[in-house]
Amino acid sequence: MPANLSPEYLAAEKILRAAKSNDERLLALEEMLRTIPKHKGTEKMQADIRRRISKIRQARETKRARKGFSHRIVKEGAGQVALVGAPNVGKSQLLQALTNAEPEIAPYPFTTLMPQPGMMQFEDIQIQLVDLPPFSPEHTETWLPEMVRAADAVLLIVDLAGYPLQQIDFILERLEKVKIKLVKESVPALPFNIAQKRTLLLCNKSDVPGAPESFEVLKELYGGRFDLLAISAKENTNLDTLRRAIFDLLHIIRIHSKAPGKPVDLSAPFTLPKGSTLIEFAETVHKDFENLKFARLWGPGAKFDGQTIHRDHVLQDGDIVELHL
Ligand SMILES: Nc1nc2c(ncn2[C@@H]2O[C@H](COP(=O)(O)OP(=O)(O)O)[C@@H](O)[C@H]2O)c(=O)[nH]1
Ligand SMILES: [Mg+2]
Repeated sequence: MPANLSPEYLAAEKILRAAKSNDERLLALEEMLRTIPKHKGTEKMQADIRRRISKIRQARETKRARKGFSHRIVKEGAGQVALVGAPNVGKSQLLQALTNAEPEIAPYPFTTLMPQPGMMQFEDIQIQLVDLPPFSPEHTETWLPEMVRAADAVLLIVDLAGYPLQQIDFILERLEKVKIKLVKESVPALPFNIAQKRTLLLCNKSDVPGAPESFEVLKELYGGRFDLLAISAKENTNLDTLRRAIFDLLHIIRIHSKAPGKPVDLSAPFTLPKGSTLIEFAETVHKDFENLKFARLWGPGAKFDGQTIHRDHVLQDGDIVELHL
């Protein structure tokens, strides 16, 4: 056993030993590979970890192919946001209000049986929303938490006419059982095997009598844990604020690429995680740009038009970048 294995590595190894499913094993092995010191003395261990990872991945693929069916929705656009909530809170109504999709909407529970995606336009990009069956103590689809895990962010939707407190606690508990934590902001200190999902607590049906009072109570109780927004999906109240909030939830920036000597194409920006640097953007545009020399910058992040920036420059939403090889 080579010395100087980090505490992170040892923690992951411990989780691996206790793991009960292949998903847990895979996460632990990936973390071990990430945190193992990379030198000659650990080469055999690294190879062994890689072998075990690929074995589990293969087993998964075979299983999936045999099942021939998955609820997973293929991601499209700048990010995928899951609509999570109890029955009848207005998830499907919201999908209809914000996207091109035409889901079934009805005043009784369990209308939505299958995940249904729709694309929401936000300024110059599209974001995918996925309407889901409900979380309910009576019946919750076994695959529902996995849909949340696969999403980039979550709208936790409650009904200002109903009993939101029980609904919220039921959903949070149900997800935490399978190591999914809904959060306002991701915390680096949580163990790596907990999936953190940035979440907005969305309070629907602001048009019903008593809604403002319900909203105040929710703010009092959950305001520390989540950002809250009151809307009416039926009467289209506050939906523009919501579109912006959904974009903010994804923690992405939009960057326009400009070819030297040509006007910029403002229609279709690239999207990258917040905090991305020039070189990360360049590699997204084309792998040749690995050898990037410098770039010129316009837009909100530029000190002046055409400012020269280098590889580690952190980009801002709306920046226009001209790459030079
Ligand atoms: N008053 C009011 N009713 C709504 C609103 N949004 C949805 N509803 C109603 O609530 C019921 C359930 O809506 P639906 O979208 O099917 O809920 P889901 O089960 O969460 O998908 C339907 O009768 C909708 O018309 C809203 O903003 N205000
Ligand atoms: Mg529905």
